[in-house]
Amino acid sequence: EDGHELWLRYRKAGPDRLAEYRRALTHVVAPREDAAVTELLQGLSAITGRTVPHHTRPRRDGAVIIGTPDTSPDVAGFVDNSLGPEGYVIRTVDNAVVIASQGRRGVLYGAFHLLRLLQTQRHVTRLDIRERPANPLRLVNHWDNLDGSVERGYAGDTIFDWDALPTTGPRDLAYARTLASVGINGTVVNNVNANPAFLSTEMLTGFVGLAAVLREWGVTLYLSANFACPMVLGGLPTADPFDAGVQQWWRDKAREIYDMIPDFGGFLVKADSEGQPGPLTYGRTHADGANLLAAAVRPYGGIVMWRAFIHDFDPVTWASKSYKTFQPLDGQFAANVVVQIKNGPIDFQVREPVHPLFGAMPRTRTMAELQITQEYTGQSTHLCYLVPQWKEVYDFDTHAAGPGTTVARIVDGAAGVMNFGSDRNWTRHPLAAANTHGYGRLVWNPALKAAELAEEWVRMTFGGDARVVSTLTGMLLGSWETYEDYTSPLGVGFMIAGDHFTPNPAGNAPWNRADREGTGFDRTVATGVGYTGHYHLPVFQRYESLADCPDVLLLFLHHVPYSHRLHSGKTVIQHIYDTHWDGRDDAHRLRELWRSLKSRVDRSRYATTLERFDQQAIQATLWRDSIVSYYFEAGRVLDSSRSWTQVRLDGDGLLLGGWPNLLELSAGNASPRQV
Ligand code: BDP
Repeated sequence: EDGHELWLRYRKAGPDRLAEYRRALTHVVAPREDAAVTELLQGLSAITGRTVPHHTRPRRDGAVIIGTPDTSPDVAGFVDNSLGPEGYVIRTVDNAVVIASQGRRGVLYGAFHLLRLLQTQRHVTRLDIRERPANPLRLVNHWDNLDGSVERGYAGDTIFDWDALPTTGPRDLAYARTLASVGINGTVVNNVNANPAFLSTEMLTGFVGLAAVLREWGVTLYLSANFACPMVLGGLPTADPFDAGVQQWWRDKAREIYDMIPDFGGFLVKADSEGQPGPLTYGRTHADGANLLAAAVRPYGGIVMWRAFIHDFDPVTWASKSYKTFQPLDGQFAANVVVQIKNGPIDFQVREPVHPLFGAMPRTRTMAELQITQEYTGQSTHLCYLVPQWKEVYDFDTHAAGPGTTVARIVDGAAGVMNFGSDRNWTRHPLAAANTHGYGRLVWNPALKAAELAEEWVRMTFGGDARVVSTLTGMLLGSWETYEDYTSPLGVGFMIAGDHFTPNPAGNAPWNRADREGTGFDRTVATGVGYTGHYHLPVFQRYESLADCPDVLLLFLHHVPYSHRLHSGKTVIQHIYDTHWDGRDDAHRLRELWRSLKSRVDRSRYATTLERFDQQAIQATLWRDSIVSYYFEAGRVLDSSRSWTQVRLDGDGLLLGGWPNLLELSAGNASPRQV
């Protein structure tokens, strides 16, 4: 197996289920063949090991009757208005299975749901399922460039063949199916650092072909737009949102797009951020900029996703900049603008507090931006299953309208920065696809548990062997914490080099402020930069107070002496030492656990994955040694849990630290000196 099929492998059912599935699912009934029918025919035939045909009427027991009330009178009685176009029911009725929805998308999602039940070895004799998505906007964002490269992509080049479009290929089809299988209904295919050429007539002509494939699988095409397009493409002297010529240019562009792609979703914009052009150049606000594009796409039902990720590369202001810029604009955005907010206030660190803008813009539509591609979380080398992190984001209670105002209740949806690349297995690290799957499933229903999603992915990807299921599910669930343990303690973040992969704690020293006395960034109102004041009252109090601040965020919010005691009872410095030693050992244990599955996983995926774990183990040791020595050098506090610690000094000295002695071996001085 080369991993290309991801979680849509459809292998023949095991002996304990085969007879049941063969009896219950004999033919697919639908007025005509579409994506849902094709998928069911392929999946059911493979899983039952028999050709499952398509008919327009039920022939015998075991019919799988699918459709919408418009297309199929058989399903009319099962659908009510509250289901919506994407919701569906799956019900066993008189020895048949009915999959019904108000809309085509719902039928497709229902078909994938049935296949998922079979792939996870469930019984299907008495089905009574009703589902509808929690959010309408369930997107992925590709940061793919015109030259084929992928910004922060770790699995090769772009999956899209821009030059071949409008001609599409098998990979485009496989991609669209994969998104649909987990309920993703939109994709932005180009980088937010957007080349204006993506909106050229030539490129748009190509996108007609891609949009057609996506449409078949219920996926809407969106594009990232460069704010300066009217100048670069249109030759105008300005991109000022208040300029009539600029407004006309965007209206004309929208008409051109919708003439070609009538169901085009709209634009994603990164403006006035990290060098991208935007409305501030003209003395206008982010709302003015967003509303300009929103007015152009409104007649066609399009939306504008306007990113809130802005900062000045200034560590002191970074965490607050986005909040301070966007919060005052609440109420000024057009109804078809959605402000897209990263999960945290900095930039996809392994641990950050939830972005304070969630719950701060009650009159604005918002969506969460999550990062599936593991930019700061081990790229495609380290195992880091992010669903538990995303769960914390969704479950976070902002208290915006009293207790229970969770992020899940506030947002209209999410955008996941995608981890797919041109590698045959899409994600390079075979286990990284669990994040892609988990993202889609969680955004459909944020109430799903990380453990359910991890197990589901394992079963679909590796089959039902009990040892594989329990071992791998456990490995996934603990992997985020393990990565955090050996990389970034207590929310401090940014201990990383410019490649966002290699440890470099010293390079970010001013940011993290580890000095002789202590460490952490004081972001309190009382004595720090005032960041904690962006949160609603109970959250503000908890974060502001040193006593109440959650341990995991302590160094993000407070500067404390190394001797400060955590809720766990440990001192901060001892926690840092212990988590790095333990985390590194856990990384090595992950490799051993994977090795224990050798005889139970196909040879090729086993080997590819083992190679990842070998690398992770080496890297984890490097991380441990870098961080432990960094803090030891800064604070000179001995590690009381270990008999010795080895620390490199600047230059070529070496410190051997071990209670009660600390010896310094400096270069050129053979005899150790006690310090
Ligand atoms: C950071 C990435 C950078 C992106 C930027 C963004 O390092 O490549 O362009 O975010 O989200 O995470 O715009």
